Amino acid sequence: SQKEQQVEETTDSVKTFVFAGNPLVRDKFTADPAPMVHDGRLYLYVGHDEYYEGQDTASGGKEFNITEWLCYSTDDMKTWTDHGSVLKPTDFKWAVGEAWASQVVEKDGKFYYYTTAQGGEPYVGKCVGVAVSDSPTGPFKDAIGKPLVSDDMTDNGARGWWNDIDPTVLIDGDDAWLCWGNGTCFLAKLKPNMTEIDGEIEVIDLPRYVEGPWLHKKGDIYYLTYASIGKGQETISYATAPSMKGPWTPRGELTGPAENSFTIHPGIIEFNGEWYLFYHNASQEIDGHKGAIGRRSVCVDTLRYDADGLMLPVRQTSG
Ligand code: FUB
Repeated sequence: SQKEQQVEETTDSVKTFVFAGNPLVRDKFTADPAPMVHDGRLYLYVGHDEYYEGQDTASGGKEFNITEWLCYSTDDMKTWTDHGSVLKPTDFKWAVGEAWASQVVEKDGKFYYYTTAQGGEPYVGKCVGVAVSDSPTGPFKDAIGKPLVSDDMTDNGARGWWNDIDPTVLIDGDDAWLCWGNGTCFLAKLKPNMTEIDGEIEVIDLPRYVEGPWLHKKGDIYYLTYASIGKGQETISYATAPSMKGPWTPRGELTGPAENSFTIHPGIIEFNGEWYLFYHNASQEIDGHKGAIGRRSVCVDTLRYDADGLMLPVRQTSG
């Protein structure tokens, strides 16, 4: 089985495994990959897709049942350390659950975990929260005791269910930019403290935008990569700009749809001189449980650029 191809070892409570081709993680369903490089090591944060026996999706008719975020790390893209659960939505006292997509960034020796959680009263919709730690593997603590972004800021309190999800952060010199959103792609500057929005929230108009934005920069080019709607399933598309103020030029699709999962979610990073696209699909069966919309598996493939800096289409590989 796929699981047997992956050598697992546990020594002194440190669990490691060797990458055996996609999917990367073979013992749990994982989704919404968010890579970060710090001190020569790549850290990968993911949501843990849990499920209930006998259901293709999650409990109570919900598509997802994600109650924690997990962290993995590597220094060579081959041997990975499993750091286990590093944050739960219930670590935010304003949140009631649903650990949707995230990104972690480092600034001045602190690690900021921007993420999505379901708000409890008075925050009825999904919210963007921020937790902070002195270490990339936690423990992470709620940084501000309230959502960083909630529905009253983006939907006039109309309680849009999913407006405020999937944060991505780009630190660019002295500036830090936060981008997020389902259905609408929002962009705002962060104050130097990384925990407050600075100024107006803007909307970026992108073709077929659905969710899952990911910001990165290479040379002088800014890239905004996102889940777009293709032929009834999400694909990954992107746009480029000469500055974070735009204008954003659509550059088409980076990938086709992900096998079996409906959603796909980009996480792009340079590490040891190579560029990588992390994403998820639902190709994997674990212990007799087939992949499904809420039983996804994180994958990684190399990413290449042409001479003009445009990203070349990525072929999704399997192990
Ligand atoms: O994992 C829950 C949601 O599915 C994420 O927030 C979206 O990006 C999609 O991957």
